[in-house]
Amino acid sequence: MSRLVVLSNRMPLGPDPSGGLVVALRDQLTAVGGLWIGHDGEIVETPAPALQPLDGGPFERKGFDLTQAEHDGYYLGFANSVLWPLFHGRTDLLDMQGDYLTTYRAVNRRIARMVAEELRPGDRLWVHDYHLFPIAMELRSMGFDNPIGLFLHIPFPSAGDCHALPDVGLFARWLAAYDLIGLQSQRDVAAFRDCFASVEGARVAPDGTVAHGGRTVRAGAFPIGIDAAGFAAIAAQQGLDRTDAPAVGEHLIIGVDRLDYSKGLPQRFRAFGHLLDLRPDLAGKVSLLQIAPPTRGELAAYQDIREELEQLSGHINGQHATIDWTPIRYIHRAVPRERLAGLYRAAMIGLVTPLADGMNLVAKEYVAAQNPEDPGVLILSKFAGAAEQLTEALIVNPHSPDEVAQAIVTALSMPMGERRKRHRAMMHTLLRHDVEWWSDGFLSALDAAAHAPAKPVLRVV
Ligand code: GDG
Repeated sequence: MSRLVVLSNRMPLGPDPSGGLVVALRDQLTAVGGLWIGHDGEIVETPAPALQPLDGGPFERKGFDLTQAEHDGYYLGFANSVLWPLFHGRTDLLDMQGDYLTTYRAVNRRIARMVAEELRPGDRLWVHDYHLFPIAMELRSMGFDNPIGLFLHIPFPSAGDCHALPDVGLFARWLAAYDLIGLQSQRDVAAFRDCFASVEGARVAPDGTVAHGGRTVRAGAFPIGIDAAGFAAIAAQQGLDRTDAPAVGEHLIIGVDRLDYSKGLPQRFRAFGHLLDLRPDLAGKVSLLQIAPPTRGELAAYQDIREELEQLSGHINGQHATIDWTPIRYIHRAVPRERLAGLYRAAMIGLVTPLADGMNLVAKEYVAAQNPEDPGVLILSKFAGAAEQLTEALIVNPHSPDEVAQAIVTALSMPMGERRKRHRAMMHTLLRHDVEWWSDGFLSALDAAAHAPAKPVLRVV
């Protein structure tokens, strides 16, 4: 029987994973069954020659390990010091060291060879994210014609930024080796077409299908969803409600983000400080709880943002705090998922203001966690993919302290009727377009793309 084989850099190892991809796929694979291949978290001197089965867990998992040099060049280097900043519009943070691309290609070739040992005829391979772009090209060169799809969780770069890659022609060949490229939003699909239109030798058909190097690849928007019903149930069970908020400040504003420069945290803190400057009457009545678990702390750009946030929160608290009120509580560690759900529900405002974000699952979780009878208000950056779906949120430009502060004021005084109306509409979207809808949609489009190459499957959501 044809199986679903998922390949991603990370795999769910602990009981409480915090990455968006991990959270989304764990639900999907538990429901459907299949094999998940990913990094087992081990750094070793000599990598095992084949994938190693991992015990436990609700579905079959096999892991690969990495040497320190591979981790540095492939993961920290090319993936997170070149691709991540570039795909988030931060070319100023590019750190393009000579051996990064070589190591990235070598690791991908090694992983592809191990995947090849697992792959049976007819298996569908679903590759996730920017760490593994070359996998399809490697497998095709070994003669595999299985349906292979890639889902990119992060934004697709603008055509201009694509040309900041060390070898844009190679990048285009990596992508063209897939049958289907899934992107988060229409904005990303447009960027995908623009990028290919600017690559020598590539042809973009009016339906968006791209022909390059003798292959044809389709792209479509498949906005990732969450298990909205399940998350709503967890939140309701926590027994925390808006009436509990005085314990944490009269009106609680919540932010939850990995500590990443794409998430707009300094801008968010500044906007909150700006609000307190503008509205001294809000002193003691409103507080910002920012949960920001550490990520990629080995990289200088991440150490810098950590320092900047510590300084900013110290500065704003120093200026505004009173003996019994701390304006910003900034927590630099992960909190358990259930607790998070309860905190979302207790918060009057969900403040989600990334500068660039593929989707942003926190926006969706915040909405799903609300009490439908007394829902809070979502303030959402127009640069999050989620803004294409959650149009009833208060949509803001995260760069503008005025706009964000004004949105907070609007949210604090929003009448119950309007809050319910907006929440109902967003919840409807989340329940209809949940994580199962997302994976079913991607996999049927992959089947169509692999088996009927003449038919365009570009999907408009
Ligand atoms: C990428 C794309 C896209 C966070 N802190 C804690 C915690 N979390 C969970 C959240 C949420 C997830 O992590 C973060 O999801 P995001 O969507 O914000 O982001 P990324 O990690 O950047 O993921 C993103 C996503 O992939 C999926 O396609 O949406 O655009 O960048 O689920 O709840 N969970 C727990 N404790 C924490 O402290 N338990």
